[in-house]
Amino acid sequence: GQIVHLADYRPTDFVLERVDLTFDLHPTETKVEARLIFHRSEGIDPKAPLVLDGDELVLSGLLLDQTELPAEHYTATPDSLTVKDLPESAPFELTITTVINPEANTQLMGLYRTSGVYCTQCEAEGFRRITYFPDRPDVLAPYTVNIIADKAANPLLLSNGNFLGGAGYGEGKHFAAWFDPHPKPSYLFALVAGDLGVVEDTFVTASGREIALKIYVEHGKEPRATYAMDALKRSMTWDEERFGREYDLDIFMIVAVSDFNMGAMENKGLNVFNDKYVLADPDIATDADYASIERIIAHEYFHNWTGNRITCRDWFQLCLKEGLTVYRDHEFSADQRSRPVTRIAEVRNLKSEQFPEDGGPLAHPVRPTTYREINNFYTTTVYEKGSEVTSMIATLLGRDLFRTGMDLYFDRHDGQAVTIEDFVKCFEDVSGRDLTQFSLWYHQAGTPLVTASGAYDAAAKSFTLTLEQMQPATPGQTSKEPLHIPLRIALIAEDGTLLTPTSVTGAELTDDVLHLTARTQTVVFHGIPSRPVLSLNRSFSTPINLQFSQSAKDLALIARYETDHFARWQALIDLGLPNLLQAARDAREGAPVTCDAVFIDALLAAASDESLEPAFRALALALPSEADIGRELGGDNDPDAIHTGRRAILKQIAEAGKDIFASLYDSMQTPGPFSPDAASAGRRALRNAALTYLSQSDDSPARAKAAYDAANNMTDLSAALTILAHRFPDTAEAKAALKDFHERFTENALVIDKWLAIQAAIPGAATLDRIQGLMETPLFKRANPNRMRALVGTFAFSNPTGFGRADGAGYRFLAQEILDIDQRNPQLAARILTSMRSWRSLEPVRADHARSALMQIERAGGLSTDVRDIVDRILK
Ligand code: HT7
Ligand code: ZN
Repeated sequence: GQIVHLADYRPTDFVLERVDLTFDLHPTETKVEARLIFHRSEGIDPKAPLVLDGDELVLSGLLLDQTELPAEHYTATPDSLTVKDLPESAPFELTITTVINPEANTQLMGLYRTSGVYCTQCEAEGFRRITYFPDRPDVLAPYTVNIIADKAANPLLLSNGNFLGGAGYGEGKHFAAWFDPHPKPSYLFALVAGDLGVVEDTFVTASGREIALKIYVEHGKEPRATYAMDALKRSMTWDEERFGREYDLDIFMIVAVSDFNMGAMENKGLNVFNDKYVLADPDIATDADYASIERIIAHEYFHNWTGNRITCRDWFQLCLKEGLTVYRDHEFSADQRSRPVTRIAEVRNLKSEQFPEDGGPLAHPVRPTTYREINNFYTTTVYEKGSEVTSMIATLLGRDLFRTGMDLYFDRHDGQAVTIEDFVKCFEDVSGRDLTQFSLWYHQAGTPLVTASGAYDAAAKSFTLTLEQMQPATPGQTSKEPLHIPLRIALIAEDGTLLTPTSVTGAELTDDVLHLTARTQTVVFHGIPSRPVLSLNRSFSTPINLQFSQSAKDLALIARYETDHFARWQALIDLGLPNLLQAARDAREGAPVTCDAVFIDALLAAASDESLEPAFRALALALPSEADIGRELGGDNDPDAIHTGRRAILKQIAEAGKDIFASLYDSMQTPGPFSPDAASAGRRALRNAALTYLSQSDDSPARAKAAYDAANNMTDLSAALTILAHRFPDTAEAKAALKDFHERFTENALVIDKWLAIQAAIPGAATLDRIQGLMETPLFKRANPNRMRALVGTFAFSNPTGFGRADGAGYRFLAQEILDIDQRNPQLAARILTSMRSWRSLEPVRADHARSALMQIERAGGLSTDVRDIVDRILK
């Protein structure tokens, strides 16, 4: 694992004109013949050798222009092939033969087998595990792919592009040929072969072309793919209407597989999905699952333009496709569902995942400048903060100019591999705005802290707002420049109406966007007739931490009157948070926990406000998590005290709101057949939030058990099971429900994952034993990433009291597991290990245990680059 530097980027010495691949599939000995046509780039040393990437490869044949190449002309190692004495100017053809073993590929990168199906994953550097190749995103070529395989076992032979034809091949074999005319980098290559069921549909594009749509799933599961198909068609329509983007092949295919390292992959014309993000019906999928499926189907589809047609010059530019595509899938979800509700969910996720990353040892810029292992840079910073940065460009330009800028980007760079600078330039060109300072968002890591204070001058009828921005130091970046921060604001009068200033000095204000550009800025709003209540960072227009002390009364006013519903939700959180923080401190001291009545009143008012969407009300009731509270406390954290304090607050809210919750539980039923639409999902969410509060004041599990027994969909069933297992873990009712759930869904691994995850998140020190027990059950398959994430991942990421038990056993357990997983699947091991990233904010005894566990990993022999990179950075 050498460190790679952005500054070392150089274009390739050779241009790849065409790729022609032939796979003779076999479970343990697949023969791959790659015919590659190259010519030298202009101005290149005519003697320069061609160096191709490999990873664990064995060369079994090499031809130059159809003639065997003598050994003195090349050097082959498992990770590279160097060919000398190549033609100086004329194009030449290399034919490279490798033999690979898909069955033995437990990393799930390159060509592997999952439930008897051949499948590939090439992003970021998996193609080099198939054949020697210039495996970098700026090498684009059209591909022809021929697949030969046993016909009975593999009736289906798929690859990118359009189907050319197929035929028998003798000896029970058959073959199929595919051609993808759109030049693409190797990371977008895909091949799938096996025996799968299919759901078919068609889509007619805006220009009238008919596209065949196919979703392949395990036989018998076809009915569970209809929601994904519907989401796909809606995504196709949306991208045409919102961004003018049409699909560009005759066929679009999705294949669902059960062993997969991430959520899904946008291979050209042949997306491969973790089956978790395809399969749904009311009996097995929760509303959250439906929403994720819709979003991820859209995300991968949107990559066809943002990622595939225009791709990244190098992996440092990953946010070029990921940040932008997440922005696009967020916009899609906002248009398909409720904009404020989706925004609140996004910001909750950003704050609980990205902010801790940005504030800890793994912090890195959205566009990093070095990496040791690129797989470790598929982070929430690149994805979610990358999306926020894109969204800020849209805020700066306004919706229409942003669209004009996107149109220019598509026009100017179609078919190219480009950089963030190329992307930003398009928006500068259409707007005439200088985005130099704004671009620092891509280059400076860390969540900015903005401190605000306001003063009203009744005589002058002016309101003065002083703002100061601070960029925290992050690994490798100590001194930073001020950013261009687009801060949406509102001034609200005591009666809830909006106050519009007659003029503003000290900062540019366009509509409700205040532009902060200096380290400190004093902004004066003139013509303000009465003391305004300030609503700052409406819609979370900029990803910052905000320090602004507002009275509970002012926050309650925002919670009641803001027209921006995100800001209403934020005000409720801001009202609640001090109570949760104080509760944790009090619990640590053994002091009684109290909760401010203004907060409880505002929360209950929102919960029972029928003018608000149920989904919004449910989100308001979901208080900040224990991890969120830990982050806000900032250090010396005791997870048990945080848990106890939070529970005490929940209980007080539950007692105060007993009648409201009981009536919500009754009134929020969703009569009629199940529908996964956002409004019905919102009602279920509010009903289950009410049930959760009711259970806080219940002494017995009777109500939760009744809810479990009555549930007729997975959302309600898993919500009731969670309450039973988390709130009443030692009761016969909880045990019986866990047993029942297990028996009902033994055959369905994705549902068993929920059963595992619910148990992994049971608070308290006893959960570790339970987890170790569950790992011994036959349902738990160590090699399957979904099982591992459900049990070990949930424990480490989402169970602060169980994982962080005071004796350190949770951390030691994780260290052992990481070392074990790393032997098979380094990517998965490294990702789960990031759960340790905030260990320094623990109280000293736990922090010591965590450090010892990390050092145990660090000292182990034979670590993958993936795990070594993470453990070194976390310990640094
Ligand atoms: N572009 C993809 C990211 C990805 C990935 C997916 C599956 C397995 C390994 C992977 N490495 C990188 C998914 C996406 O962002 O759309
Ligand atoms: Zn993506």
